[in-house]
Amino acid sequence: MRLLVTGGAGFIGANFVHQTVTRRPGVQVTVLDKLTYAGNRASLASIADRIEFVHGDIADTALVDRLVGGVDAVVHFAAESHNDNSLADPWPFIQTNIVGTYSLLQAVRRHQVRYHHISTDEVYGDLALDDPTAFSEVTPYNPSSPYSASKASSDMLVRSWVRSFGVRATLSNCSNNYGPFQHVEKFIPRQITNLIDDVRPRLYGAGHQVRDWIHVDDHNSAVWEILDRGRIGQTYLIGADGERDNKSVVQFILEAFGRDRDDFDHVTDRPGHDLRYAIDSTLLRTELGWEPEYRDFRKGLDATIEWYRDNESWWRPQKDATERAYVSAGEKVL
Ligand code: NAD
Ligand code: TDX
Repeated sequence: MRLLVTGGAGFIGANFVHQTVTRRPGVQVTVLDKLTYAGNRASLASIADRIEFVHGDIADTALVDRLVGGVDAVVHFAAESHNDNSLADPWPFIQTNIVGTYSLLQAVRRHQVRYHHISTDEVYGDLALDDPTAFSEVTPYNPSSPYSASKASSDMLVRSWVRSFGVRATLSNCSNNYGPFQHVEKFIPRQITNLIDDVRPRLYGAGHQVRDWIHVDDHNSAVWEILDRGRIGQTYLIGADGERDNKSVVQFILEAFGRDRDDFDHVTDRPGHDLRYAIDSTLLRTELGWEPEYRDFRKGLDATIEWYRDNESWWRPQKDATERAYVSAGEKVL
């Protein structure tokens, strides 16, 4: 099988490529990645001789057409992925997440290539803290930020290309991922690398927001199940029953560093901050038999902390610029 992986130098895409090379050595992987601030070739360095890497933009229709014409399937991870950035400047989100997805859809349509679309639970908006239900495949879309609205738009394009043009596509909407190779702008790596630098973790607002954490390897094993046996046109929600509020996550990280549980700062809250995400992954589990391997969040978090301690050369070049960007966006200790 020849597989094109877009965004393979980013967090989830790079972990997907590692998992594929290890577990499915017969798959020929080509990565297409623009290497934005979030892409890092170092994430693929240890397997560079086992894959093909193409530096380019998913919105480059000629390049995409040529690459898609040479593969059996496309898995589309490439995106602008950070909510805070989408509030500062929405345009790259419109261009990459919507126009870029359109460019891929036209190519898979032309070449009749199987396509899997990676999306997020954020397209469903948020839940009250005491809501007994969770997001499922039939929850109405209700995105809050320019990021989640751009992802919702791209999902709608995929659904319409299936219905109107017969494109053989599946979709998955996953909850918050954690694990190695995640950019230091994101919540968990930011706090871990702050603590390595002896800087206090930074919690937006009161920190009552809840995220449904899943290890990135579990997300990617689910993607492979869907590629293998998913029904064309179907959306599958991916989640591993990992709901935690942000304050508890910061406190777990502080404990792992042997620090006092209250040794963190409350900072300016995110405008429009989604309160709670929660995933019901019954369809994926019952129809495709998928189960997560990482069931103990604290163990997964400890391993992630160890990875950031062991791989300082990977994240250090991004750290100062990332923190400066938060300051220029107006983040202040409350
Ligand atoms: P990331 O920001 O770490 O990586 C994105 C990658 O896409 C980078 O390598 C970047 O260089 C590349 N890219 C950006 N624009 C491009 C373009 N125009 N052409 C080619 N490459 C481009 O993101 P991530 O966290 O790995 O997210 C991957 C996908 O998973 C996204 O579609 C995101 O919406 C989705 N998702 C993420 C999470 C999460 O918790 N991180 C959860 C659910 C879904
Ligand atoms: O310093 C911080 N302090 C803080 O309290 C940062 C960076 C974040 N937060 C909060 C905001 C969120 O409630 O932590 C939570 C997680 O924040 P992010 O890591 O920015 O993730 P989130 O906004 O939930 O979105 C993530 O999950 C869904 C990914 O970035 C998206 O790409 C994915 O679609």
